[in-house]
Amino acid sequence: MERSGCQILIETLIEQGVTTIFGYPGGQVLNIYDELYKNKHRINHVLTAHEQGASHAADGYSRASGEVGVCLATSGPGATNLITGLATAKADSIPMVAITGNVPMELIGSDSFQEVDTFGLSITVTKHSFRVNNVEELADTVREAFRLAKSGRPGPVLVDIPKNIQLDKTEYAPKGVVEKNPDPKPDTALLDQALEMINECKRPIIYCGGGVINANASEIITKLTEKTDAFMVCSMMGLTAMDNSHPKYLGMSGMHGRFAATKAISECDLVIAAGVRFTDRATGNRKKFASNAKIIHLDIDSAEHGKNIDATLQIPGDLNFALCYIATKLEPQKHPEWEEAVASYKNKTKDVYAPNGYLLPWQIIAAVNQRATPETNIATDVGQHQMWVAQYYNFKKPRTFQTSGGLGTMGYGMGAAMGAAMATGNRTVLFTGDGSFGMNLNELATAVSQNLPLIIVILNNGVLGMIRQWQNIFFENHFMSSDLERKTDFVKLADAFGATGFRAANLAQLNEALDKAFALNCPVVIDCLIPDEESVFPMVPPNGSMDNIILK
Ligand SMILES: Cc1ncc(C[n+]2csc(CCOP(=O)(O)OP(=O)(O)O)c2C)c(N)n1
Ligand SMILES: [Mg+2]
Repeated sequence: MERSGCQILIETLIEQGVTTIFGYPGGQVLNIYDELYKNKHRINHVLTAHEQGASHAADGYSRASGEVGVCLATSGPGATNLITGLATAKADSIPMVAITGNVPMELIGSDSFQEVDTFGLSITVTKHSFRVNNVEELADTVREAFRLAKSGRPGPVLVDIPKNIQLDKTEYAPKGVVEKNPDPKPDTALLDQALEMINECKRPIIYCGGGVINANASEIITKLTEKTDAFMVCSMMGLTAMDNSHPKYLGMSGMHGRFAATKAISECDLVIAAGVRFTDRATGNRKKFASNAKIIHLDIDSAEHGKNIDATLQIPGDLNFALCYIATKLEPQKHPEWEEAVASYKNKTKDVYAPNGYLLPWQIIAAVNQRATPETNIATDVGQHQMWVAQYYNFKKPRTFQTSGGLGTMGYGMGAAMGAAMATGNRTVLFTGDGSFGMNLNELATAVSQNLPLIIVILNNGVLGMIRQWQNIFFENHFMSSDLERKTDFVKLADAFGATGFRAANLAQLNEALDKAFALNCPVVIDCLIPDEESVFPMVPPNGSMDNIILK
């Protein structure tokens, strides 16, 4: 039977296993929305407050579930509003498919209403972009978008569909869910070399990134850590790879990493790096990164090899295969001297974060942590609050942390938290800053309309804290445009949006608010007042190394 492009699009999405999409209507997607209307019971469309929110929601949905997140927007401003979300997902290798409508092909290039070159705009911030040129290729293009999004190193893919293609008709034959391409197997000769290096080392570190989460390789990397008697250090993207209370877990290293993690990298003699790209925020001065160590770099994307760090041994290919191979063949190691050395690094910073009478960031994170379950999703925006969460939150399970690592997108949090809550049905806590929340608080409306079990904890310092911190340390306290000087009342704001709001200026108020919030199953905003002069430490200044670390 002949079907229109719109019908084929919806059928193909359903065929690919999509149950939820996030989007916003407009002139060039109205026919698609009409099909969504007719298929309401087969596919759930979540109307966000802004297309950027839809893109971050698809991203958060994907991070929490491992599925491909899907968003939909109209041409022109709808499409441009998706760009930040696509760039955010690209930077963190998140599989997503974004669908945009465009003006009819006969109008393309005529400066018509709401016409932008979506393909051209998106191509550098996606893994790939398609413009569909005829209805016959529509279904296979959408399938190809899903295949690309999830194959190899995952990423976002955009499909731009001009309006005439949406209306044109052709035959549609359903197909099954497209499988991702099989991951290339790593060369076992290289893995044998890795085994040799592990057997020879005395002070091993496993350095774990987002690639481990994407490969669902948490269990095997935990096993390898134990067998190697290594310590595990993570990039921010890898923080949920291992139960954070594991004795071998040291947490995040780098610019705002934990002291013991950064110190251990600088003192180790072997780094087994898995699914990391050695970004500057993680390595500091690349010439001094792990300067006493050999590095084994495992990654699905061979473009990462030698991009930022010249590893001693570069092993492209399937991470799971590589980790299993090494973990199976390796005889269990013991490194008591290394154990002792790392224990002394841990002790060094024990008293750095002593309470001083205010409500302090770490107390807020600990109070949430106490009430959360291992399944609770934790999302953040970007700034000091994000670093504090990365430093202090005790993650238990992979995929429970949604944060913008590579792009550092303020305004990411609300969308991501909504997506994670919808994907899992689990309680989700968003830690945000007063600046970041100002960029995406419109999505509180969506959280209310969907009645999501979402607790929004604002670490309200009255400032763009991370900017202020840099101005304090590097710009002689020239606090230019970092003091927000706003009078926003977040409790009233929550009320205005139909959510519940609490304010906490001390620990007793915080505990009371959190108890109430965790007893509710709807959006709650908790405005936590913290001092503006709190800084994130440790800090390795940009391009610095362990020699330059600032502890307080
Ligand atoms: C979209 C965007 N614009 C600007 C920045 C630069 N930036 C990074 S952190 C930050 C301040 C964040 O302030 P807030 O959300 O209040 O968090 P805090 O640091 O105070 O915890 C800014 C402006 C950014 N990361 N993203
Ligand atoms: Mg702030």
